[in-house]
Amino acid sequence: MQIEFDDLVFENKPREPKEFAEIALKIRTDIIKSLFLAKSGHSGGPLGITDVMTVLYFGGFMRYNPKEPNWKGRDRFVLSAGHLCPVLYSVLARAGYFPVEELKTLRKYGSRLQGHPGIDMNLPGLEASTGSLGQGISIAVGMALSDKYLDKNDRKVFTLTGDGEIQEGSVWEAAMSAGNFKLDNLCVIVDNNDCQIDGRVHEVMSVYPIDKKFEAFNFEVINIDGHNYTEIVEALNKFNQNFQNNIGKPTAIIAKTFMGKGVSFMEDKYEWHGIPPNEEQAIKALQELV
Ligand SMILES: Cc1ncc(C[n+]2csc(CCOP(=O)(O)OP(=O)(O)O)c2C)c(N)n1
Repeated sequence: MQIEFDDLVFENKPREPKEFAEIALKIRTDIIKSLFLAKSGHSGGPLGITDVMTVLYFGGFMRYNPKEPNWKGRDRFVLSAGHLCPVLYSVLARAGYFPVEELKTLRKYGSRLQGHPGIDMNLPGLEASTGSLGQGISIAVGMALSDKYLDKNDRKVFTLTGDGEIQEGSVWEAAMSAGNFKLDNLCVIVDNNDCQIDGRVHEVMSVYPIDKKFEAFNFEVINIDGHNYTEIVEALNKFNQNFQNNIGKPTAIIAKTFMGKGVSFMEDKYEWHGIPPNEEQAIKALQELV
């Protein structure tokens, strides 16, 4: 199958749910195409968190400038669940950080789009190397600490972690310090698909109740349907308010999602955690994503 990418880029501005749905469709299509070409990688998680990532990057919630990736005033995003990078790469390309065509190089030798994000690849828009689970949230906490107390600026930090990832003890050390240091400039998003590499999260090692745990660490917690654009928008608005009002607490958004969302044969199946579609599956997926 011949794979082509168009070069559409999207602005970062407030939008109606219908527009988010159109962009999310494009992102999911990118994910399928790039993973098919890569012949390895993670399909389920990226498809599941696409709606949240679409609103975050294209709904006017983060300040960034693709023409000046290192602009001092930008907000930052750390993909703690680094294996979800196919969605981040697509979002960054569609925001205009680098040519969409480059998505063809996912996981190829020498590519800037490695299977787990590395800042040594100098990919514009990428803020941290991640992939070793449990680390990215600590990096985000460090950024938020320095923004709030050293630079005393008005930047925000977002980080995305998986529900399997939060089995890592280091996540809770980071959460403890975020709460202790009242990091109201930090927003932790949990991709709660109840799937991990080899089973359902509640069966492998239950992390529930996730909301009560973050509350215990002094977080303001918002539970949402991670596929409902209105709820995603409201949650990010609430975080903005928390930040503006200096509430003295970090915010956690627990997004209930379905792994593989948008592709019928992948939906809610943990078996799709770490495999790419083959040609037949990619054709079927792309037919569904129209
Ligand atoms: C420290 C560490 N241990 C193990 C892995 C391998 N690994 C990658 S993703 C994953 C499961 C993560 O589950 P979750 O966060 O729920 O992601 P999802 O399955 O929803 O994509 C594991 C065990 C890793 N990347 N880092």
